[in-house]
Amino acid sequence: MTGEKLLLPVILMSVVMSLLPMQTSYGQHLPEESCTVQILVPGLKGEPGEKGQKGAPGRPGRVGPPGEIGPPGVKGHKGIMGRYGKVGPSGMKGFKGDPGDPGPRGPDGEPGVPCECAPMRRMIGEMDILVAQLSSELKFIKTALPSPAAVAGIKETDSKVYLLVKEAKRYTEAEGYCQTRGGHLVMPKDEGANAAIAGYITDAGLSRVYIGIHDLEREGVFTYVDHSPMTTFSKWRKGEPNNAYDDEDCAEMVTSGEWTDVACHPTMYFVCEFDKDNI
Ligand SMILES: [Ca+2]
Ligand SMILES: [Ca+2]
Repeated sequence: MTGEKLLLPVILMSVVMSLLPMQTSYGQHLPEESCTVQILVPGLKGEPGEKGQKGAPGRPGRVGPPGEIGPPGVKGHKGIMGRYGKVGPSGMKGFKGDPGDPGPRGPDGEPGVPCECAPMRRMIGEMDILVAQLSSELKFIKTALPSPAAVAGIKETDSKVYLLVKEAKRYTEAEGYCQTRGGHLVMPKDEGANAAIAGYITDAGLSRVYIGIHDLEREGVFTYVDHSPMTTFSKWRKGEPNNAYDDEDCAEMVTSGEWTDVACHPTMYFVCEFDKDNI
């Protein structure tokens, strides 16, 4: 079979070679020759050749399929410590610490501006007086005042403090009440004071009050409750004092400011007076 495959190309080559001269001499007048065909017959099979040398290694084969998982190996040694991790978030605020030691003393300040001391001293002196007055009045209020419901009013002039007491008492009880607080029943000793007291009574809504005048020690001879005599001033209503029923040894003031001698045992509202010098 191998010999037949080699034979056919050899025959074709011979035919081609015999035709080539005609093609290359195209256009020239050459004597025509008849086309010859040589038939080659294969020879006898030769003796086997000597064994050739070993060829070059072939190309690597294709990658085979993955193998099965092998049995577990022996546990290895512990590795070295890894790198430090990233910084974590901030923690909660801690407790307040103890105060530190005081710092060093600072430098001296610049000198101040000289003040006008005389007016300042005068002002301070006036304030001292005012504070003293307020202190004494506060002391009076704390010690002299009855329960608030019994106070119909507190009035004051330059020298007196008047306490209108809306708590009905007999004459001697009313005077005792005023004395306990450092004063007396009110003793009007001039027209101005009398008119002021009458105004206080009217303003407080009282119609009549005991005043510190009586003739308890000697009938018909009226004196102030502090035993001072009535010399230059009196404000008796017309027809008074009349010692009615032979039983009127005390005195009251009505809203007009006029006086009337009355009995001492009925209970009535009253007015105390206090000297500011004694407060
Ligand atoms: Ca009398
Ligand atoms: Ca009378």
